[in-house]
Amino acid sequence: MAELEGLEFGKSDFVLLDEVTMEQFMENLKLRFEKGRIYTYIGEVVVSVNPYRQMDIYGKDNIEAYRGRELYENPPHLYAVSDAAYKAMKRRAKDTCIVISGESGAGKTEASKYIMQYIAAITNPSQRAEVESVKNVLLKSNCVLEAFGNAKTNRNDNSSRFGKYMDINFNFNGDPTGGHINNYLLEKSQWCSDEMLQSFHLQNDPAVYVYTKEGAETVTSNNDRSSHKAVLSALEVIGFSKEEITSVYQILATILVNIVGQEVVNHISELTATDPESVNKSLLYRTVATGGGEVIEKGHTEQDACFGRDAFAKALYERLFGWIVSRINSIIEVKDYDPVLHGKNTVIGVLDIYGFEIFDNNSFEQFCINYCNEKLQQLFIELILRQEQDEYQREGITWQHIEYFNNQIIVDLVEQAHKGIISILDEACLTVGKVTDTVCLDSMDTKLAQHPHYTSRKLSPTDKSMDFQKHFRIRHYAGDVTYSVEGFLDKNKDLLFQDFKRLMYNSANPVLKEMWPDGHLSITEVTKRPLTAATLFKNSIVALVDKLACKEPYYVRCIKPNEMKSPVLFDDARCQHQVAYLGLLENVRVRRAGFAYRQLYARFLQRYKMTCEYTWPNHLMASDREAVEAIVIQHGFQDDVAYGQTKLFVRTPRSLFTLEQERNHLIPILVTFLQKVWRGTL
Ligand code: AD9
Ligand code: MG
Repeated sequence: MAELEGLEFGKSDFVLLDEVTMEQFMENLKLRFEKGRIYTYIGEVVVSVNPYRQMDIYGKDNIEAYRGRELYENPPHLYAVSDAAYKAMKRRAKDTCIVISGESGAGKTEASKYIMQYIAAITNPSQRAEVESVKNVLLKSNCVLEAFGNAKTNRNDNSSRFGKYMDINFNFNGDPTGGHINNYLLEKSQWCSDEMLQSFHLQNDPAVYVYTKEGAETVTSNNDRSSHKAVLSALEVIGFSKEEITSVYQILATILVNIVGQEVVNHISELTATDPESVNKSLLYRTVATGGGEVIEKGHTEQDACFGRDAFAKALYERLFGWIVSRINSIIEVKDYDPVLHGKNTVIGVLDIYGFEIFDNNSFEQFCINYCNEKLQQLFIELILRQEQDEYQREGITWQHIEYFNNQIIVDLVEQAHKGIISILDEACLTVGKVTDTVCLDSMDTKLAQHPHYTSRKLSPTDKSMDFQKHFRIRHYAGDVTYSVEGFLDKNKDLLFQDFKRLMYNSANPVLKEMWPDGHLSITEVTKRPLTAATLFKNSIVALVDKLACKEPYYVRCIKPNEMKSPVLFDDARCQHQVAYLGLLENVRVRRAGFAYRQLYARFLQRYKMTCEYTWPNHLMASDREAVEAIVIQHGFQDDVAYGQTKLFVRTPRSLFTLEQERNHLIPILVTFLQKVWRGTL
């Protein structure tokens, strides 16, 4: 529970609401936003509203104020949870993670940067050079990933088009020793557009490759020039070689040339160090194996050629991004760590991942993103409940059952073997012959007709908000989402002709070759059933959840106040939606179902001893626990508490309120008193 700042700023913890209703929640959120209080707790969860303006709350003084302190000792802040995660890691040798979620533009990436900066600021007090260099590389990796993985969209000028999970490793001193990055679902289709040109600071100009080759001078503005320089210098600091950096820019240029669609065979061949004849062939023909095992070359139709070219550009980009991530990983991975010598290697993970998405038109990407959010929500509830349960057991307090919505049924709807939507999609993708999106929808309708969280126009014929043969709807924990099945199969198949892979594998540029290890396969060897995009995504999310599940979690829930990027506008309807999608009311309920507040006896005493005659200035009782009992009894809330082994548990927040008010009232009196004692004027 956070320090009470005075009620004019609203309640600093949503568990303090009189009643857990949407109205009260929203009223408090809005009041705090308007008063410039962008952070509010739900227990240990930080709810953050994007201020869309520079806040003076991230400076050195602020870092010092939060360093080593408990959550409730300061106003709510990202620094407080960062510190809690860090303390748990350092004092209790726990692996922890900070999960940041929210919709596009809600402030996730900014939050993750502040968290990293805080951790960097409080570690390595002795300024050891090797630790400083690790920290520097970790921070710089952000800059590089943003340069290649972010784009301007209509929702966010600097939108991350990928989910990112970063582990930071620490030694027994609590200093960073390295890290590891995982990236999820890069949105390459939205990427390959004019926005990309801007983001890479390259011009939409056929001569682009010449410039990029000669030191990447094709910048369009001073701003671009300086950010381009920053990316180059970050790549160098991280440890990319000159050749690697050149290759990166050559590949970018290739992608652009492709997209622009010029007469460019020679340019491509030069940029990719392949021979022009092969480039030409890959663009116009594909190699296919006939039923009889014969290998023939088949000319593309114009449509096929365009499809192939676009798929190639996207794949180039995806592999480039993947290669950059793995290259960074190989540089930042912890090497030569000896647990005997260095103690337990502990980890803080930071997850910056897209939140629940509902648009006017929801497609395959939203389906994947929303599935990911179902999984994370499931983990969230599970971990919060488990955390509570564990603590009650440790402290010897009777566990009370908490009612909550278990979204396993929705998770199963998507991922269950054979019966789940992903399985049905995969089956359709692997079926030989012409299977269309509509056929696939039919198959889902047949298999999922009875599922309480699935419907479509065919299954609900009177529901005109869906079209026949086009829409299906999932009742997610956060609300109903109608998906358009158009394009699902193509996006799931994610086809790239083997000819392009082979072309790249045969490149004389070692960096490029390294990105296409599967290019050596001949057409008859190519696996018949490659994993589909949905299955690959599912596997990566399952692995992510496993990773998070064994860590102590901390949460940051980001909310975007309006669509105009305005610092003064609080769009009630939009905010309320997000509060619902993030399951925040449920969160408050779970938190309040048991004990809203708990604190170590000694800490509790330290904070409130002034409010009781038996404990001020020091108590004479046999234990701190008894002294705490005296305070509780004096304030009359003995029916509202339970005494654990080391901690006091308080059921309703109101009891704390009384104490905090008393304390706030007493502090100025005490200060005056002490000043008088000190001056000898008493
Ligand atoms: V996306 O899913 O990657 O499209 P994010 O990551 O949630 O999205 P981001 O962190 O990029 O959003 O924030 C969007 C913009 O809001 C930033 O570029 C800032 O201009 C602004 N922002 C966000 N958080 C803060 C903050 N704490 N202080 C000031 C902020 N500005
Ligand atoms: Mg982002």
